[in-house]
Amino acid sequence: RPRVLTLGETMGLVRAGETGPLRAGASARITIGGAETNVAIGLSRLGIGALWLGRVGDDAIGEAVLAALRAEGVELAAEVDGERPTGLMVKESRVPGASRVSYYRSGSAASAMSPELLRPELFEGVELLHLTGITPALSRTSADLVHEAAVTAREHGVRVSLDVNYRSTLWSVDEAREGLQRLLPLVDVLFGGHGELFLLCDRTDRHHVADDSALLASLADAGSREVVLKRGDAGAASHRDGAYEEAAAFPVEPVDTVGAGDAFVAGYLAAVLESRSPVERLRQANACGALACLNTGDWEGTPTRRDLSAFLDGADPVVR
Ligand code: ADP
Ligand code: KDG
Repeated sequence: RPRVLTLGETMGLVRAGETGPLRAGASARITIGGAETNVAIGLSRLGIGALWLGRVGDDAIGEAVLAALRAEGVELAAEVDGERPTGLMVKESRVPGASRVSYYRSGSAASAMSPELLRPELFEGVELLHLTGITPALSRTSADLVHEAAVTAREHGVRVSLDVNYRSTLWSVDEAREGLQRLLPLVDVLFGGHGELFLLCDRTDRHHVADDSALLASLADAGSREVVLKRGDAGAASHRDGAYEEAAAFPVEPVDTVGAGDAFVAGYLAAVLESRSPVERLRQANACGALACLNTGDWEGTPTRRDLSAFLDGADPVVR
């Protein structure tokens, strides 16, 4: 049985094969990506069963999404839409070291997700529901789905985690604040970058957050919520039960940092389910995030339990 339930949009991902302006005839690779399924794959690779609720179109990209998730051992509760297409993103690197992502997702099959997708059986045996701030930005009905899923989880005694994942192409900062503040009282574990967590603070609170420790404390709901700050190459910090902890990043030479946050979240949530200490949670998450930076894919570099142990043990990369 899956221990984690997640829901959201997963798209086809067309990645240009060469650096420079995208032009006709350029090579590309087709894969898939979506913040929530990136986390589900990360969990599955760490040995934690995950179930994904979503919608795809009745098309080749939709089939590729489902096949890739199946191959990664993610359980599926996916609906196929006969009318709307699966969304798509195009990732290009116009100058070395920088990626640009364009979305082709408005009116997608996933944007038509609604609370009708929810069935009580989905929560059976589940310990955690993982959500992101992307889904409520897709459409009114997707926002309702996210809210209702969180309410249902709470009713079933299932913990709720939320990664802010602010996407400026989907909604404005003010819309995001309003949409996510409505969800916040239902969230037990909150993840975000500095700007994303700051976005959630009330205008009055914002003057009081002198440093990261104060920022996390202001969102901790008097200690009942665990708040986790992702700091890129500076690692991460957390606030849990009134205590603030920090952990440095693992030094790596990043190839592409997109998806590092999702691998980080998978590593962190796995440690939460294993009831590990606050510092161990951050360390495992940082290791997963660092490993994900070593691969150009959004989820391909997220580690298996074996890769993670080898990395943390500092094993010689060459085995003979
Ligand atoms: P997001 O992908 O959500 O924007 P970050 O860029 O903060 O999030 O990355 C998430 C985590 O991945 C970081 O907290 C860190 O653990 C790891 N990470 C990201 N970039 C690097 C890097 N350059 N070197 C080492 N670890 C990194
Ligand atoms: O977190 C990585 C995601 O950005 C990516 O896989 C696609 O879900 C995605 C999004 O909406 O940006």
